Amino acid sequence: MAGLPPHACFDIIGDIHGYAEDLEVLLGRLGYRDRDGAYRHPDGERRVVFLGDFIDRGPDILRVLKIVRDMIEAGTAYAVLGNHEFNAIAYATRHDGRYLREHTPGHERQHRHTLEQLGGLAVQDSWLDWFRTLPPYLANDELRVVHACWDPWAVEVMDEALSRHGGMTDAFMTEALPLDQNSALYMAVEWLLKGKEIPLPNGYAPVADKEGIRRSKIRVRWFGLPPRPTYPEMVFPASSTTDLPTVPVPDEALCALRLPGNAYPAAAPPVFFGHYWLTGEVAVQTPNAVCLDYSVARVGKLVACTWRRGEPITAASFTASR
Ligand SMILES: [Mn+2]
Repeated sequence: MAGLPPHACFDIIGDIHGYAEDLEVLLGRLGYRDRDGAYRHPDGERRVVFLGDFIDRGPDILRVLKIVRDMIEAGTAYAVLGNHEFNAIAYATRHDGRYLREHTPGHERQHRHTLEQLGGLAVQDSWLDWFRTLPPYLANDELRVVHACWDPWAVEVMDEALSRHGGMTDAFMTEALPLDQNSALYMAVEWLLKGKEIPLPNGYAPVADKEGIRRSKIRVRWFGLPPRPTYPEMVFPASSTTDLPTVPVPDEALCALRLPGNAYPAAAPPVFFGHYWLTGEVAVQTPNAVCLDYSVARVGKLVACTWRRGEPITAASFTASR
């Protein structure tokens, strides 16, 4: 288990995507001040946990990375890896004459801002090495943190692979991204960093995502699921694909995701995650599942949740940058 030290108070911050100004406003509102080379809180027990997805899309990627890294090195923050950082490593990793993340026009478009702002491939290398040091999840007895989805099987597969490879090495990356996309580690990375998806029901045309790419799968909840969920009960966020039929999701689709068996238990410690481009009012998904990605890169806001030992998460726990 990737251990999170047991501090009495954590400020958990969602996906930043290069929006350094929002990050600085939010840290300020939470009471952190930039001194001696890093943001620190006057309450010495208070720490930030970042949910990953620091890069791509926004105007100040390098500044975001520096703020986050300086805080981690000063011991005032922790961070987990996001799918965008994982993709950046894969984009630069070659195996058997191919890049593990192909250099297609779509992928190039996604990475262009990051490559430009980090000064091209050569300078990017040191940042990629740093990305490899970020854990895919963090947990202690009181809370859990992951970029997209908590699944106990995926956590176990991830732990085993990281310990066998000695970290996120090229060999780890190759096992995680086989050509046929058929490895336990591939699935574990998908779930932890990108979440769980099911195919659209028969007869439904592919739906365009926020980048205009037509997708034949929909992102689904992995928390607060009824025993026989219907499509509208499962799609997440609920607003992302409307007009789904009110029929149960087929067993095969659920089984493939280890759901609802591995759905997040109501009695487990609170889990914090990002990734899902939520919009609207900030709220918890269930009393112990809290998504903190409110689409700062798409006219949304950067959001933090302040967790304090022994206190429930309420509306007053949230702070936003805008
Ligand atoms: Mn993400």
